[in-house]
Amino acid sequence: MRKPVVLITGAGGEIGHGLIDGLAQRGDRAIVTIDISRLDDTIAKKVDREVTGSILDRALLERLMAEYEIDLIFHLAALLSTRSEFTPVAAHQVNVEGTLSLLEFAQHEGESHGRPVVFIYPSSIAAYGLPSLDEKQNAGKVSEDQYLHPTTMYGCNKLYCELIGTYYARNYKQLAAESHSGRVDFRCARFPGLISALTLPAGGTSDYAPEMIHAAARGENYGCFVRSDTQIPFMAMPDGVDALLALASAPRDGLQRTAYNVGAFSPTAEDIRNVVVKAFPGAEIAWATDDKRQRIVDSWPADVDDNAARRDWGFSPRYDFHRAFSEYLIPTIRKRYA
Ligand code: AKB
Repeated sequence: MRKPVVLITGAGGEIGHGLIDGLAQRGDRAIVTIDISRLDDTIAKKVDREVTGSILDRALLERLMAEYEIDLIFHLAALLSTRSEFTPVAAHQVNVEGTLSLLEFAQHEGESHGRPVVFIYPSSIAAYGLPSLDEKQNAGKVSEDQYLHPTTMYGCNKLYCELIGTYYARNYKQLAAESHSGRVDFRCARFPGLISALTLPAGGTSDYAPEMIHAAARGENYGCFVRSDTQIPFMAMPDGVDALLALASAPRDGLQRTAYNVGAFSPTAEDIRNVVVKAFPGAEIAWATDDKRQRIVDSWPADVDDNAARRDWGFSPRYDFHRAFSEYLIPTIRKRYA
């Protein structure tokens, strides 16, 4: 029997690094990746087949479909929020049309192999849009169905893809109930800002947190592009990767939603600066607010309610604010730049 295959799109990005490690350690599936750039050597050696190309290339997807029996997809490829504001049409193409192509691909894979393809989609707090700072302060932990009025192209793309993913999943559930062959088993984790010690973020608006830490560790000055009182939820990358793996292997019957909030800690930019300056005493971090990026983070919730994820698939982050810095970020980043 052929070994089942997992496909990871956008595999060279921040989440892809940790995810490839996690999947390679499990070793239960051959790993096939697609990214527009070559993977770096540390992860390339852990994958069975590396494809360099675009998820918008239909012929490429068709070739993969003919070659492999893919039963799990992590669709990570996306342009992040700040970058998407500069190139909204390109963002729509990659974030929406790319996702639609992948959902169709998953549906055809499911049909041809007679079993559902689990489709894991990382959404974002950018799917929210709180109307004012007052409302943000009073909202408390925001649940999945509140304030879904995104203000950015990326946020609109993420929310819409959650909805079309749910549309494909509905088809799957109906067909499964009628005992036809399964199709797309869409599952989505709505992420806060992710902070990785291993890779640098590119084009996000939550990037001020990782940029602050990496700049301090490199001994460079940093101008933080948001106000000191800015507050959004964050998560250490190992918890982000574990969340995707846990969601992928959760029994279908326990999942009462298709999109789940996940969060870990919710510091202000000042809290992050304080902990970074304590760890790197020479660090020079100034406040240099960029109005456009500030408006984006002001529209994102200060914290999220992730009780549904905890209840339905046992989400439980290992790193709170203190542990994330003292046991993961500071030691790993120190080593990286030593
Ligand atoms: C971004 O800032 O665009 C991302 C996100 C919060 O989804 N990190």
